[in-house]
Amino acid sequence: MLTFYSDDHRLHHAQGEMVGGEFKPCFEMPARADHVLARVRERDIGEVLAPRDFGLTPIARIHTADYLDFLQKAWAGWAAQGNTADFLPGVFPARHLRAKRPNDLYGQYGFHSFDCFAPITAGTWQAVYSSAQVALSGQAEIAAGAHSAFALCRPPGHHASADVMGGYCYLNNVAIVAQACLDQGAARVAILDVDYHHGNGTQSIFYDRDDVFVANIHGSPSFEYPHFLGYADEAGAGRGEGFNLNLPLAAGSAWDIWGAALETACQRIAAYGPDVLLVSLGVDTYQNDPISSFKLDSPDYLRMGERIAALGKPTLFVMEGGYAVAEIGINAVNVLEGFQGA
Ligand code: SP5
Ligand code: ZN
Repeated sequence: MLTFYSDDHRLHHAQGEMVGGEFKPCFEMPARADHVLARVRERDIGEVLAPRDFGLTPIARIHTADYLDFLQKAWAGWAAQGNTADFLPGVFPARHLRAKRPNDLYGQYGFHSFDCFAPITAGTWQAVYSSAQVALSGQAEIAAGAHSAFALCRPPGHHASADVMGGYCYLNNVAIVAQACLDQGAARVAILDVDYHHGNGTQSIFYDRDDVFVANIHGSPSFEYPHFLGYADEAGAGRGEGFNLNLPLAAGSAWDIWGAALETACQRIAAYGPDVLLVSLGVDTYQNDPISSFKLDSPDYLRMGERIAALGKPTLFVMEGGYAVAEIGINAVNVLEGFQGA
């Protein structure tokens, strides 16, 4: 299958994040994409292509104008105030406050964030814009008739909602692609999110809709990030009722538990009968991931790809998380090879 990739991801390389009360190097670093790309080439799974530019229109189908305006202008405004270090938010419209968008940049950052894990740097907008174009280029390949493609996106996207960033995510690449599929004539799209963390942004974007079925397998929010969404009783609302599936799992889950959840998710996706399948491909379920608790081993990712292939749908893999940098390439490409070999 073809891989889409842009070097622009390197433009986003933030200085650090809070870990155990200390500012430590970001887990979400450029080397992640480098390792995945190297493995794609080493295993020769197909050509690697630069993305086409589809502009802002497909991005604006998912994200609000205010949010996109903030993302594009934030760094320039921050730098104009004399700052040179990363821009981070610190005050959020949590319960008992008023979610009214303020005029100043710092207030707007808090308004458009749910945590302090999405720093803005000089190159962040160009990197996230290109990451979305990588995803859209993969979508175009599927729309043109390919059975599968790999969008090697970085930064990731699944924690970003229509107007709120967080969890290393700014633009929701998989949601942008889902909407593009629908806009080009698909009737039903399924999103299977296998990242260790619940894809709160993707869930929220499609929660009241029946044209996108969203299935998530993840560490339960009762103990894991993002802490405030992802429980099993979140099944969708209104027209969307029954079109969201959460399969939260216990800490320490290995392939026996995880594979059973995948089986459940795949059966629901098959029953939905989508025209296209989008996989939010995070490999932070790996046993040596530094911020996660699941116990998947590298060969398990081959099984994952095989089961996804058995759905028999045109499938776009969209890269999300995975922080065991040395093994991220092996694990991500194992999913693709399992899919291709099935
Ligand atoms: C796309 C994606 O995978 N985003 C994940 C964002 C998680 N960031 C929050 C990190 C909280 C880290 N807790 C550290 C535990 C270290 N043992
Ligand atoms: Zn994750």
